[in-house]
Amino acid sequence: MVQSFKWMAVGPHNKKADQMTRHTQAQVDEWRNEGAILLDQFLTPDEIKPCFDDMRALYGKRTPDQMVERKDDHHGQVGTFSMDQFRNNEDMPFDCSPALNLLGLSPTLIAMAKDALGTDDVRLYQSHTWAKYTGTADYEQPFHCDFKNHTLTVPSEDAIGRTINFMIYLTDVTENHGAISYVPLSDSDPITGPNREMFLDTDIETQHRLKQVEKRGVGKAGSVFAYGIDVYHRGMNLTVPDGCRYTLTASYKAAGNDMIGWSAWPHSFMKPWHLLIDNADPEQLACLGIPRPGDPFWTPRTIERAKLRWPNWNMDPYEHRTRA
Ligand SMILES: O=C(O)CCC(=O)C(=O)O
Ligand SMILES: [Fe+2]
Repeated sequence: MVQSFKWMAVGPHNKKADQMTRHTQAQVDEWRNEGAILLDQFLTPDEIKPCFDDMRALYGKRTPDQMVERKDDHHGQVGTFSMDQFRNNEDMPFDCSPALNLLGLSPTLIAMAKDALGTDDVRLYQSHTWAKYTGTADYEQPFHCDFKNHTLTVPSEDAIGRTINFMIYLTDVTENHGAISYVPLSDSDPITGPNREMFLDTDIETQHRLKQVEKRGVGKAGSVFAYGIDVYHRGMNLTVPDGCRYTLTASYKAAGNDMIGWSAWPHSFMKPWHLLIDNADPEQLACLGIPRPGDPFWTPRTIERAKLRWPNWNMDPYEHRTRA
């Protein structure tokens, strides 16, 4: 059985994942201590190319259908939120090849999520694509922390209660392509204090002080910006002519952490889930809440019924370890 959330602790865990490990302990430490880290070209061009093609097929190198004026003066604020920033933003699964659907479940990301959260059992709780284009929205946002829509409480002080949120770059992201702006915790805490309120919209002075020390998550395609729901950041404008920024977000939490949520995957049952079910391995599927081979959930009956539901799912690993 899966361990219960409250009994799990940071410590040695499943070393089988090591073969998929691309991150270093220093990177995990920086993520833990500073709230964010840019993992330069973490995913390979071979891994990214089919996903870029998927994004192109889904969203196109679209000529902006709705140009908006980019505001350089946000009434004294450093940026504003608006609904049009969130166009071309869609939750998994995606109606394209399996590649883009599986990218957020890359074993290398799962391995880093396990190390970062200090557990061998993690869940993907949010994954969405986002295509931004120069001129289609004023993307410049004020500094904020993302915990507003990931939990009804506040960020945990324990590693296991945290989230690791990966923003995967499918195009080269320079400052002029709207690279995310962020402030490492050691720079923001002296300004905001450790309570780190979610929104600072009304506190224009603090916004401006954070702006003085902001960094940009610049990276080539394949780079991954790993952050958390407790670090100040903001979306930025694309300024390069005809620019386009494709990203995929993949957010992980420890299994059993009921404080964190976003997507209830079965709710979107009309979407092409078979792309994941038929192509993901048991560890990737476990990140979606599907019990691993050997779990008592799997009986001859549940396997038979699952095969009726997903005829192209290779259930051999589950069948081999089923109780009679
Ligand atoms: O897309 C980005 O660079 C950041 C957007 C963001 O922080 C948000 O919408 O909460
Ligand atoms: Fe955000």
